[in-house]
Amino acid sequence: MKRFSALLATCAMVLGLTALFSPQAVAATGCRVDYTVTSQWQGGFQAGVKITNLGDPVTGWTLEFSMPDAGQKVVQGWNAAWSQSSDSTVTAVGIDWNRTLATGASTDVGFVGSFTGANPKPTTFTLNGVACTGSVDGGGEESPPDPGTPVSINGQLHVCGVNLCNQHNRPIQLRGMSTHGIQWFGKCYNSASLDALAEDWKSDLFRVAMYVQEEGYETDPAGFTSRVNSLVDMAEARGMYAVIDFHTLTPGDPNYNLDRAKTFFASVAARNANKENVIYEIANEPNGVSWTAVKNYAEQVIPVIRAADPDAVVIVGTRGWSSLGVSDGSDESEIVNNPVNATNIMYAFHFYAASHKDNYRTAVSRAASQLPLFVSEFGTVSATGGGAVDRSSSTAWLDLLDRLKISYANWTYSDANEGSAAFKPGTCNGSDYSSSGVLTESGALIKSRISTADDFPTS
Ligand code: IDC
Repeated sequence: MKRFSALLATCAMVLGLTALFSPQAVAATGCRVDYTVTSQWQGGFQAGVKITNLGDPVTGWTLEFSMPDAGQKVVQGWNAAWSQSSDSTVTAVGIDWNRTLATGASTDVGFVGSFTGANPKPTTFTLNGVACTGSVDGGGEESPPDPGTPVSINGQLHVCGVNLCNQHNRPIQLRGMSTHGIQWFGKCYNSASLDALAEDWKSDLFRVAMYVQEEGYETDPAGFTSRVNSLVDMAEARGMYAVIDFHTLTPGDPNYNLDRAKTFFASVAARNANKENVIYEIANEPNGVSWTAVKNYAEQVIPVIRAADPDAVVIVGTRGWSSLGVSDGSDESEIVNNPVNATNIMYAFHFYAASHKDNYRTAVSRAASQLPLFVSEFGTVSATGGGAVDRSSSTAWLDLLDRLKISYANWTYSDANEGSAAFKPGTCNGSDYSSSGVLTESGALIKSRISTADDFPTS
């Protein structure tokens, strides 16, 4: 009897030890946080925080982080119960509908904050006490992008002959969307809309149109520079390329903004040099100016970018609102005969389908065998940005670009009250960017083209 209970005791001990060391007994933990300043103004800002649970499912969560600057305060938050202690510690607790997070599930929360001095981003976060060591937007260490995104497959791009090539030196076409002016439509660019762009639209790229005039960059260089950088980060976090568009328009001579361009590009190129997802577009649409003047501008701005970020692709605007000169009665031969003295560059071609038709398509077909082209902006409507969608011209254009493997970005991923906008007016006041009900005719047409599978070469 005694021996029997001793045996039982030994068994119990073995079982106990097994339970203690069994991997199932230890809950898997881990998380990732993407913190984005979605807009910023004098003394205030709005931040979007995307929380992804990388561990076992949780049925309640607490996010904690420290504000890096003593003057930063949470004013009002959403999608969580927010609080800030007397020091800098901020806490957000999951609420009814998002307190359960399955493995791999995400939730978007956010807040409006105030600040007095600088407004640096917090860099370390915990979820239920566990450090979130996934990629932290704006933090020191970058984690690799998700497998299978446009950026993870294609990596650092470069120009090869007349094509855009990926890291395997194979030609690719990127298809995506342009913002409207970020000075006017900033509210349209947030975690939810960028998630929809990456996941539902399956967009490869996101063009950030930073106007220089019209209440843009010239009014607040530091603010616009940081806004552009955070949009680059949001694209990167979702595996999309970002085109940084120095959106000159009026006046049409880019040399008017030469000093601003040098300052801006020195800053964004240094800050984003180590990223693989950045493409620089140095002048949106030169107009009323000769090709020689545009070329001179390019040859002063490109070295500034190269000094900080030597390997990024640069897009150069062309004469006549980036029409390769066609809208000014010229054509691509002025560029072919007198190209910009730089390597790894492409030339912009822009069109609006209801205004620019066969003669422009002929010019593009001809130019495409001689110049690397990038359609960094186009609309399905007239050149005013409004009017009706020209479905047949838009389709002819997109078929041509697909055939020539020319990358494109559509004007605009916004809810502007004009035919070129992809979303109905008011969409950006809500959080639904995915359902078909929020799309305009242009948005539905373009989404159906962009969201088809890519065929990026993987070797
Ligand atoms: C348009 C916008 C419109 C805005 C106008 C002036 O759609 O809401 O009022 O700019 O800023 C371009 C330009 C692009 C234009 C667009 C449509 O690059 O800034 O946007 N367009 O007119 N080139 C050809 C057309």
